[in-house]
Amino acid sequence: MALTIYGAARTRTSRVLWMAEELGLGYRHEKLVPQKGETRTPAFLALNPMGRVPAIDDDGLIVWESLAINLYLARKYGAAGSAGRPALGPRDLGEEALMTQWTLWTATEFEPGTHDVVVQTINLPEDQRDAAKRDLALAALARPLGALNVALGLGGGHLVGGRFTVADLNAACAAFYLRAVPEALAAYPEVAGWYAATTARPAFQRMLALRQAG
Ligand SMILES: N[C@@H](CCC(=O)N[C@@H](CS)C(=O)NCC(=O)O)C(=O)O
Repeated sequence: MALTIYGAARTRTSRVLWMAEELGLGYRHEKLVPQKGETRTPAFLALNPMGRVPAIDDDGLIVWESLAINLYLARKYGAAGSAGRPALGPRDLGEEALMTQWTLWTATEFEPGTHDVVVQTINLPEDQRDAAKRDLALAALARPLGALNVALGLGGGHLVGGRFTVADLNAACAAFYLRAVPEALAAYPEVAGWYAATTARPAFQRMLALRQAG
């Protein structure tokens, strides 16, 4: 197996690094930094014409879009019983449907709002942050956070199959954008407990160390 992960750890590449760490995969890490123009070179654009990271090359298969990459890695390397790895991927078609459902929900219903929050609390320079935009985004998150809270309550603290899977990992990546506003989860105890447990995982902590190392 030869897996290359493209993208600096402080980008959405962190999601893929977290998945690779969970699965115990060996990988080469090409730490391309968008701000240095490293994602707009002809060589990288040939891999991802969007010029964005993350992207992976897995034995010649090129995949981009962080959440799609994680679904692929979970299915390929985290199917139940594969090489003793944790079953982060689907065990059957029903689980696959639910993992896809939660991942598309993350991309379309959850992450747009949490991303607005991180932009207005961390990404923008302090003098350009807009508290009104942050509060609007937080208010709009009531619906997805409420739904997540119900689902986690019903699922015993997980989204699919009663165990930690790619569905939890992908959704938690979007929840990570709320880290500067921890009170955002206060009204959602199931989400708060799930987020605390998820981010305490050793693989998440290894990913954080990669982010800090730059
Ligand atoms: N939907 C994409 C978004 C990827 C994305 O926006 N990546 C940023 C870094 S977090 C990037 O490469 N930005 C550089 C650019 O847009 O030129 C995904 O989830 O992979």
